Amino acid sequence: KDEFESPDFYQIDDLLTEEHKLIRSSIRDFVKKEITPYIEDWTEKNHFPSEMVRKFGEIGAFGPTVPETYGGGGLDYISYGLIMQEIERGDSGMRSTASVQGSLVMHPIYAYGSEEQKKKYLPKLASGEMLGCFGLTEPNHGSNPSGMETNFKDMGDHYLLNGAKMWISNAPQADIAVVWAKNEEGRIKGLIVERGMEGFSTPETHGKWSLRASCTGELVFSDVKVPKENMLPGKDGLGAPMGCLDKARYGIAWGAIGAAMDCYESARRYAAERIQFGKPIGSFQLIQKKLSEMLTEITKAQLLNWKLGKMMDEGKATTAQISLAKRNNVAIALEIAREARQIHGGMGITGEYPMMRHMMNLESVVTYEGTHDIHLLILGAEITGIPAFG
Ligand code: TGC
Ligand code: FAD
Repeated sequence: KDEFESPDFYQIDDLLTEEHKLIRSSIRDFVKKEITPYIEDWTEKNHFPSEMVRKFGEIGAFGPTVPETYGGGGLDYISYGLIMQEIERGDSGMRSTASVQGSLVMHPIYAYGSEEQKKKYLPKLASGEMLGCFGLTEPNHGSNPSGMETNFKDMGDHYLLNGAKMWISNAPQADIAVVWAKNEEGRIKGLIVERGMEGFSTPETHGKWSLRASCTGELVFSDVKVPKENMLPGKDGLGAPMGCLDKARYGIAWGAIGAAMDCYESARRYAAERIQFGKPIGSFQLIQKKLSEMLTEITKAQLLNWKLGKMMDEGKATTAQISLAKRNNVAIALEIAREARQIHGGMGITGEYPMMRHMMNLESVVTYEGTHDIHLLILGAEITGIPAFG
């Protein structure tokens, strides 16, 4: 029996198959052994544990929905969600490493790549022999990626790539980068850029107070010669990177409630143990209110995720539905981290408990993959038919 039980107030486990529960349990055991004992130290030291890349490959955390023929897990979207939930219960930065590799690097190669590209990269990415990153955001273009300046020219036998990407998860350690750039007609295309190509560098971003166990950097392209066979032939336009973001945002909707569950569980235990005014603090109404609201929000988010997962499996989930889940679940996770921190009083600010780390991490999660407000606007456009972005 698992030592940690995720809250299951609405018997949502009844909606899971035996395989789902087995997958959740094995990832939970992995997190307990390989992440939880070390994560506060990695965070404090701002250390990316590169050995985790191989380990994630071994447990099938990379590309779980990619077919087995290419090294993926061939699993459904509920399994993928449960894997993200359990890893992020350990740490959002660790989940970032896994979701970038699976949804933002393996997915575009699988969905838009040539057969040669799939065979060359997917098995190595799935096993963790290779680490990838995804370059969309630029110094001058975050929420509005369609304005990107990174560009390439057709030189006959190769493309010449110039520009820069910023805030790229995994970049300093990545072997390959899936890079979105404009051609001479201004059309967005995906290129696979490999470490070692002349003129390509990946300087690390320092000074982050969030996702400190995940490495972040820039991608700088100065006249990089990219072989023509490295272009993703299957799709172009902004819809190509945005299609990858749909998968990653879905994983984040599950991941965020993993972080929320960890905070809730810590607060529930602390409220039972901590005595003030001669009673456990859990006997006071204000503490019960906080715990009740946390459980309510986690339960609503679990139901949202399960239904969204089913729609993902059927290929029916829309971008706006995914936005609603990503936006809601990250926001409630952040609120739960803050409330759980309060329940721990002064102890809550130390690394002995996980809330401050989750809270700091979630400040990135609420910003990347579309900010909280951008997802609100995606929903607003869906409701009214009138985009309010620009
Ligand atoms: P808009 O006019 O709405 O759309 C332009 C074209 O793109 C298509 N499209 C999509 N296609 C598929 N899936 C989606 N989700 C799509 N969203 C848009 C759309 O149909 C249209 O296609 P076409 O063929 O008609 O041209 O675009 P806009 O310029 O008004 O901008 C709006 C938009 C969508 C870009 C904005 O709403 C947005 O989402 N901004 C956020 C950018 C973002 O999320 N960046 C994330 C970077 S990656 C990252 O953060 C990784 S963190 C990873 C980690 O560590 O876990
Ligand atoms: P901006 O777009 O400048 O937004 C600033 C503020 O303005 C926000 O509050 C935003 O909501 C608001 N705003 C913007 N436009 C509007 C509007 N039309 N109406 C109302 N408000 C608006 N990107 C990648 O490509 N790959 C990665 O792997 C990656 N990893 C990341 C890792 C970390 C740790 C972080 C912090 C970011 C990462 N990103 C990555 C970038 C991330 O996607 C962007 O930070 C995000 O999309 C927001 O862009 P920005 O930071 O430029 O903010």
